[in-house]
Amino acid sequence: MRILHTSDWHLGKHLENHSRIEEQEKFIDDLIEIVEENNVDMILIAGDIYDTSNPPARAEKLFYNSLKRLSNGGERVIVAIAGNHDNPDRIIASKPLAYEHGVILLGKPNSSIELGRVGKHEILDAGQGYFELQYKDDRVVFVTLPYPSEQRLNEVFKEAKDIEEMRRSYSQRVGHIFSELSDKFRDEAINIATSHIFVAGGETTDSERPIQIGGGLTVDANMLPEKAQYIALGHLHRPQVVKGIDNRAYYSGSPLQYSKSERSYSKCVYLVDIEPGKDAEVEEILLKNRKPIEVWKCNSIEEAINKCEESQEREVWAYLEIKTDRVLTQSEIKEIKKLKPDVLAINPIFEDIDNAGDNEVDEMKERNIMELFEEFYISERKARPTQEFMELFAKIVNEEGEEDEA
Ligand SMILES: [Mn+2]
Repeated sequence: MRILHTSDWHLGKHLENHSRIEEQEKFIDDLIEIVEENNVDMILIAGDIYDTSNPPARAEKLFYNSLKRLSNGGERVIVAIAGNHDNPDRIIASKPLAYEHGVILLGKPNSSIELGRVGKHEILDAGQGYFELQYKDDRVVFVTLPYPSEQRLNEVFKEAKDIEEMRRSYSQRVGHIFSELSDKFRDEAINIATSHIFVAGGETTDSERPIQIGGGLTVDANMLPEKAQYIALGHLHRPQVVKGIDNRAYYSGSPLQYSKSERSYSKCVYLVDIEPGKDAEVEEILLKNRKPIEVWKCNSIEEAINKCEESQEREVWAYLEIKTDRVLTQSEIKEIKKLKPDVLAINPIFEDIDNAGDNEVDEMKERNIMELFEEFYISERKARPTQEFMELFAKIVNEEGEEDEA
């Protein structure tokens, strides 16, 4: 059986107030081509289908349209789970219609589905967090865990004394759910798990540490289901294999670059060939980048305007960084936006600050945001911030990152 794993579509997402829906529509066209060319049997969408809990109509239309085209009249099975950006109740509103087309929508962690026909195939067994599918000659057991927040699990992890203890208790809770559900896996079946979670990487550095502690909802890799041949994850936007366990768990990443920090690598989907009792074979299929994000570093306002004029025909989003000794006038800003409406932001970089010495800039880079913030606080308030205050700041930084990342 051949499965395609994708996630984090974030349909309806904007970047600096610019809609990405046209690129998202093109991605769906590309995806359908990939699915057809590669004879894909099943599609897994591991959460964050939409960017918000209240997506625009055009995003919903795109999702339903893509389901219809991908399922090919119920020949292919599609499994889609809710991510942290999705409204779990809204995702499953179309369940009765979707089911007929072979589309299984799961909103909350403990979701279950009905037995019987799903498209042209059949559900033989199902309960909270799992189901078994007869797909042609194969039996496929699925363990599913849509975004398991405290609220969606209807549980509270806050009795813990500190954040690290809370994180551990959350990780163990998720591990416990997986290990109970893993009883459904069978040697003669194809065994798959899917979830939308943040798995803690084995390799951390000091600069990441405060940010990770700030966000309690991370799961240790060894909590992932042992007997799953493939674990399709969503949440992180960079495609990657999960470290700390053998190569069975993957983040497919988002199909588009959703922030300028995602410029340095390609986006992809995974094709997974899988048979009972064997290791899954995973192939990365790179996606077309139809409208890359670029950062244009210009040495003057004039150069920036010229750059915009030269690039009028190119399909790119651009951040402008302009070295200057004065602020841009309204008419210069207007001209830039008129020449290149896809300029996302104009950031003047004032020369005298730059001249203050490269050393200082390098030094800034070497220190992490927590240290810089602490220093800023001390310089403003002439006092050290409390531990609680720093943790609150870490949480805010983490949430911001999550919007980017997750
Ligand atoms: Mn996401």
